[in-house]
Amino acid sequence: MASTNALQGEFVKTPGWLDWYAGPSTPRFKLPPGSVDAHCHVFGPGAEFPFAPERKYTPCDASRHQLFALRDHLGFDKNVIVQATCHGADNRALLDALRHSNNKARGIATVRRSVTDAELQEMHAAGVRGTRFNFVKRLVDFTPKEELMEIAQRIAPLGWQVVIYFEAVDLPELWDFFTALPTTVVVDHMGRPDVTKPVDGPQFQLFVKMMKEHPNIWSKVSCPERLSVAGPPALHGERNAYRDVVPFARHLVETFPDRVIWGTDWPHPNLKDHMPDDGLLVDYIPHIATTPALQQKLLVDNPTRLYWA
Ligand code: 0GY
Repeated sequence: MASTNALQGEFVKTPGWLDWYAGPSTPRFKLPPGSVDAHCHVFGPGAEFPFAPERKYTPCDASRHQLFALRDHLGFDKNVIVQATCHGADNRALLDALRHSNNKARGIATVRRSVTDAELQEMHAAGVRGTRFNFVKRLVDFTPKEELMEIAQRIAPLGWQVVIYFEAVDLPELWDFFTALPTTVVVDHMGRPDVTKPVDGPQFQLFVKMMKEHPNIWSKVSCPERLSVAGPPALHGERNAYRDVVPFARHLVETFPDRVIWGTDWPHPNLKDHMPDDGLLVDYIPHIATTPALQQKLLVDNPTRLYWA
């Protein structure tokens, strides 16, 4: 696997951009057969699938070929590819990856209210099963909630889900909108808790309460490398990383064993300090799903039910 480092067609990477790690180790944890990497992205390649004018960052290239090579190296069977904000609502790179996946990838697209029914049907045929609403201010411009609700109502009849990405401090303000969504709702990265606060403290417990009261809400228990404060960073060779995030993910896995999924988040956009070894990230899984039964649900049964039913 090789990463391109300089120009991506006419695009110049954001200064300080960290490229994905091209030499991932072989995980010690053996993934159960049929495991799904349920949160990952493709970037470009920029020369073939240009990045969106409204993007907030310009990444390195991360092609479908490279993603599928990582899938095979780590021992995953399938991918769920999430449209990254650097491509805006231009889903061509995503659709190209889905169409070349041999039914081993599903997609979460970004759509605007101007999307036509024919375009939605075409995306569905390619393997799209949801749309993503992003509330992280450093990544996207604001979209009015009525516009998002209109989109949610349009995609609901297709059986699609809404994926939501937000920071934990914003949950109180977003609660009414999230809990009114008419679809299955999947939360990225546990709603980004502040892991220096206690698991049983008010911030994380508000998120738990939302899942308890709303059985249509699921969570990705992903991204310890993004949420960890104590570290240590996933030093290549360090197999005990991100312990400060474990109690949060484990709490969700044990409380909602049938509504959690996991993903690598490759190629790890916007990490500033370190780039994880994806093999080590896989070795984090048995710390949050501690029995074979929980691992089977998290990695196989739940994502298969959600995306391949
Ligand atoms: C992630 C996280 C991030 C970025 C995006 O679409 C994106 O640009 O999702 C982030 O910067 O936190 O899940 O990939």
